[in-house]
Amino acid sequence: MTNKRLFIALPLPDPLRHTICNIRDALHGQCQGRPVASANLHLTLAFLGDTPDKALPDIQALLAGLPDNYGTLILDELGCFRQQHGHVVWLGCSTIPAALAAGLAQLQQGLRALGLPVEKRPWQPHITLLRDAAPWQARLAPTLEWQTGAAGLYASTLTPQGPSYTRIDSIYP
Ligand code: 2AM
Repeated sequence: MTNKRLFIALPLPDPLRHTICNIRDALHGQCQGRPVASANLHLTLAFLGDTPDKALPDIQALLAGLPDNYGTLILDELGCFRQQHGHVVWLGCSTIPAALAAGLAQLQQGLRALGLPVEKRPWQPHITLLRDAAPWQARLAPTLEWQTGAAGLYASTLTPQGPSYTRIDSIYP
């Protein structure tokens, strides 16, 4: 039986992705670390980890029943998580809008019903910009508006050059 390392995430529209790349590059000058490739920028709703392929039809059905958007997100916070090797520096939202909270709750309920893992820690919506970086101290951040769309299902492949993400909900309908 084959497995895929799966996660469910909101993809960024290209104009916003370009703006966020500029922010990432400015932060890289201050915090160093490894910048996340433009194509890999996203906001994760759920990380499923290694999942058997036989679960894919149920996950696809769950995705099909999720909202087609999660409202408008205001990206207004730069923060960092401490990790084993340095820090993850991210752009996120200081408040979680109702549409996002409701969509996340629906997704988590569906994952639980399928016996799939659900994160127990409080959720901080974020887009990872840098890994293995120095801590980001200041809290000042630009305010960017994001009209979100539907969530996608992604497979992550770990390579020596870093992870590669492939959107698979259109490949395995
Ligand atoms: P991160 O960017 O904060 O590392 C694919 O790895 C996506 O799933 C990333 O957005 C990652 O968040 C998220 N993720 C959440 N929990 C994870 C875990 N335990 N291992 C790897 N990625 C995880």
